[in-house]
Amino acid sequence: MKRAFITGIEGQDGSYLAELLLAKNYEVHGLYRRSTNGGSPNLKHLRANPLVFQKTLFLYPADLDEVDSIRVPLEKAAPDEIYHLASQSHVGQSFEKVEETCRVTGLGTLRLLELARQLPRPARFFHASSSEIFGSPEQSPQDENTPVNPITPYGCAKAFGTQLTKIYRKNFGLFAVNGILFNHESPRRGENFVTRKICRAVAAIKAGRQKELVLGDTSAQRDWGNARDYVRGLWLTLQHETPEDFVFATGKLNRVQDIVEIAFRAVELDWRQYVRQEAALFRAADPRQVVGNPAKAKQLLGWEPTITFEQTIVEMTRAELSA
Ligand code: NAP
Ligand code: F7E
Repeated sequence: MKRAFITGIEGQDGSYLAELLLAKNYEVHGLYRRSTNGGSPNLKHLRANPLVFQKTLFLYPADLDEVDSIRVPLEKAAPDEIYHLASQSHVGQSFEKVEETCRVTGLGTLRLLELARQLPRPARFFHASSSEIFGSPEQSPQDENTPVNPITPYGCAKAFGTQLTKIYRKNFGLFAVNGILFNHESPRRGENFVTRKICRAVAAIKAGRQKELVLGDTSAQRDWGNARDYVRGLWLTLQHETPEDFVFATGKLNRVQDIVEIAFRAVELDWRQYVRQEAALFRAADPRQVVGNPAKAKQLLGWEPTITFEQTIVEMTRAELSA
């Protein structure tokens, strides 16, 4: 039985990855943020399952800011594979919490790499990097060789972690890889990301509990995939024979406006009656033309996205309606 260690296990990706690994017969050890006290709905079903919880799934409160809170469970888990997913992951908030974002997302990655290097039995290490490391790139689509040039504090913190992951691979011989992840969504997405914000609002408007939906720049474009596809990709990177970085993306651009139209269409309402933009919600800097080329992941890992953008938005809207 393989053992995996996941930071950020209660987040969107952490919870799907835990399910995937348990289904593959792994023993899974995960860190959740101590200050939120294991309150996320994403893992509730696994915590409540007596066949799984404390049998093959073990959870520990921790903070990436406190190295001992990571060291003790990591040494106890003695993992074969480490998936480092914990992060202050909101780009907009990174402008208000610059120092915290760099500490948690940047230095937190350094702390974990250093602990991984000191483990008596080597473990394979995955770092959740981001398309935000590219900033507003001149080359489109982006791939593993696109220059790193972040324009947001979050992107800068991820660039630091990405580069250190490469350094630990090249200089310390760690099997350490970056998955350069483009946006990916699901009903478990945090509520302040644009897809979930829109789908929640549309369901609330349909139910008569909300009157309008206020957004920032609805012309903004992203390469949006589905989280379940992407966690399969993360796992594949650590099964590959050599440690290499991989882009995970769909290669397709859509607008925030497209999310609005799909979600309102799913509940048979006319978006024009409910949506307005507000300048205060526009970001100081917002990457443009961020679209990935996943050819390397397809060629070497056999990875391809299977769930479309439209399917994801409809699934998210329906999940909000039934919640
Ligand atoms: P997420 O839902 O925000 O999950 C991140 C988790 O990290 C949360 O459970 C959070 O706990 C935890 N965390 C935050 N600060 C922490 C701290 N100081 N100590 C310990 N844990 C802490 O993010 P996700 O969407 O699953 O993404 C997974 C990873 O991929 C992240 O590193 C993200 O930056 C990266 N990524 C995501 C995307 C995407 O589109 N989803 C794209 C590119 C890269 P709380 O629940 O208590 O906040
Ligand atoms: O914004 C625009 C916003 O916050 C998407 C994270 O997972 O992906 C994610 O970061 C776009 C941006 O995600 C609103 O300006 C308009 O252009 O959903 P988001 P993000 O910033 O792309 C990257 C790859 C990560 O690594 C991150 O961890 O939508 N937008 N109006 C809005 N965004 C929000 N949140 N709220 C609005 O009202």
